[in-house]
Amino acid sequence: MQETRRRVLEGLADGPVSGPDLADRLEVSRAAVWKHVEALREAGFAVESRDDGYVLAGVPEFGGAAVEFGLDAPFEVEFHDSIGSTNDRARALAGEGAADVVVLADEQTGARGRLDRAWSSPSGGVWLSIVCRPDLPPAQVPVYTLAAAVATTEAVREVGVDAGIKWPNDVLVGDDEKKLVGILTEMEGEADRVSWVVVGIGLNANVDADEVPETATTIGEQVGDVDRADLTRRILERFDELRADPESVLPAWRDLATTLGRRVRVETPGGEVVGEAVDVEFPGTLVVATDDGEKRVSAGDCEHLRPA
Ligand code: BT5
Repeated sequence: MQETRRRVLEGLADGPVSGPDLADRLEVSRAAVWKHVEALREAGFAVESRDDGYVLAGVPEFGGAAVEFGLDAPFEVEFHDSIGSTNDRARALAGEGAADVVVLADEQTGARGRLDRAWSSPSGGVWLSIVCRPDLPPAQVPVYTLAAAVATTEAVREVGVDAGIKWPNDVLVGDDEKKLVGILTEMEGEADRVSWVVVGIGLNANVDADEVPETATTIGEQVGDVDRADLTRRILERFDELRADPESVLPAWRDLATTLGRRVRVETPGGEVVGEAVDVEFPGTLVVATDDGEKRVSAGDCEHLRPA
């Protein structure tokens, strides 16, 4: 949100405040205040004009302005009611030089998982992609994916969903391990430095369970519908904290992981690795104790197995 508009909104939230008072306080013209109030109304904020001034009587349920209002992280949010894929849009913005922009949608019509798998994204979800320009070598980018999994898992736990992380970044719920969140990280860069990273998070929020695959669950199914703007803010704020302190990501990830201590089978580009998952190392490497000794896996599809 544009800076003056954000300050007008903050002024209204502390209201009632008259137009002239607000104009004086923000050192802008009365016409400018009026223009911002109209724009906020258009974005879904209920701004009432009373005898004692403007009052903020309601905030929009979901959308860019709804998320940015009260957001304690430096992201600008671009909202779409419906879009093909937020990752595709974020990649295009990244190519144009954008940084710290979040593309958010209520519905996606062509969303992607890893390896170009399809990702169902009906209306009611939290489908978002964060454009970052970190000062990182490409090899360390997996820590961003882990950070997104941590931020999202903590946020859904706060609303009462007992979720855990399966390496590297699936957020699952319950004994039958139904998938609540998927994460798709994409990047471009040189050998030693990343140019941009797009972290895509797909969270089945206020979605009916019959609108997602059999293997999936939704927040609606688990605990009922939630305030998506609030949930999105929590995810973005925590992600921002974690990316600023990459060393803090792994300990937080280990606390939320369900993979450690489990027997796993990991399909890697170099073949299958089976054994007990014993640790995760920076920037996200899984350590598996196999019959042939410890193996380190940096990417692949992981399956939790029954104990041998
Ligand atoms: C993922 O892939 O888990 C990454 C998904 C990332 C989606 C986000 S949404 C915002 C952003 N924009 C995009 O276009 N993408 C990102 P993967 O591990 O490959 O899992 C894909 C598999 O999950 C599919 O083959 C289905 O079996 C299953 N699946 C599809 N839709 C699902 C859903 N809504 N919930 C749970 N599982 C789903």
